[in-house]
Amino acid sequence: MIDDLKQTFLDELESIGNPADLFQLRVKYLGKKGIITSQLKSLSSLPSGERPFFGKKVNEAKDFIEDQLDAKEARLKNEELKKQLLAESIDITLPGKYTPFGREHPINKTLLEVVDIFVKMGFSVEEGPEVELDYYNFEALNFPKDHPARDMQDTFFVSDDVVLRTHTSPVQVRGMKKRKPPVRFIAPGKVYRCDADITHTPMFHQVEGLMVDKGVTFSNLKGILETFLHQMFGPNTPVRFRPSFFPFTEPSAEVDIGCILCSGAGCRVCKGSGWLEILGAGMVNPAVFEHVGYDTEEYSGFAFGMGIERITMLKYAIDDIRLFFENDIRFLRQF
Ligand code: 2U9
Repeated sequence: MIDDLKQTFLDELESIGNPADLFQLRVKYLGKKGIITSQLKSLSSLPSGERPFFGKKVNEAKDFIEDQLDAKEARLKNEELKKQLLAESIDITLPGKYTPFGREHPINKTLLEVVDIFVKMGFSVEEGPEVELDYYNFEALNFPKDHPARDMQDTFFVSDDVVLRTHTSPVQVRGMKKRKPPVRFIAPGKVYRCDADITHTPMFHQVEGLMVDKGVTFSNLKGILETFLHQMFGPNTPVRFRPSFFPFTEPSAEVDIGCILCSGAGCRVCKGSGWLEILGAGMVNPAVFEHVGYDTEEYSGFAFGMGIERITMLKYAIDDIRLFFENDIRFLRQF
């Protein structure tokens, strides 16, 4: 009879496929009012001679049923876990989602290189507004009222006396007004000119520099610029100074280096001359010192300026300036 009970239990157990039904089966057999429990309770009503044998049988059946239930519970839990893992599994062989990374812009790279070289030579860095008074952009720099650089063609006018700065020189004028000599600083930044072709954009970057003290000479200017150019383009780069003209410097010069692409032999980039124009420079015009209140008898100074786009184009043999402003990552990745 107990053996029949075990078989019935096993048949029922077989048909169960989830933990909730399994729990109900456990209650049915082993619960307070369960089949096995009531069998055990009924022992007291048996004649004392039969109790040990029957009691042993029921207890065996109880152990058997418990073991079977526990084993099935473990199996069901295991199957459940397998199903869950399968549902949550990911294909680690799939290619990852591509996140494009930006790159340091070649203009910024050159700008920082230039700044770094001058900082190492003791220059500090000065910044100023890009929307500037006509006074600081032109007047204080000794541009005559009818100078062509003030023309509508070159200058973005905000109003009659406010412009987008056409160079970073106004930063140096403001810098000089703020302090007394000696001064030695550079002014890197964006400048604006109404111009657009394959070598000009309406916005470009300049670094200008200025040094004022007692006894500053053109030799000091040559020494500083030669050192800069040798750091920037290599120690054996030839450097030459040619006379030039700027309203804010006197005397003025244009500074060339031996062509870095053909080593002076003459090529498309240097237009056969073997030289590349890199900088403008000169001794600060005393008329500028008058505007900032520096004693022209006591002090002298030099100034220089360069276009960062031009230097970057020459350095990497880039023939169209507009490539810098398209933000094509395939272009930017090459530097
Ligand atoms: C003050 C006085 C003088 C800065 C100078 C140049 C010569 C020059 C050009 C280079 C290429 C501009 O970007 S570019 O087109 N610059 O040739 N700049 S001297 O002279 C100054 C600056 C500030 C108060």
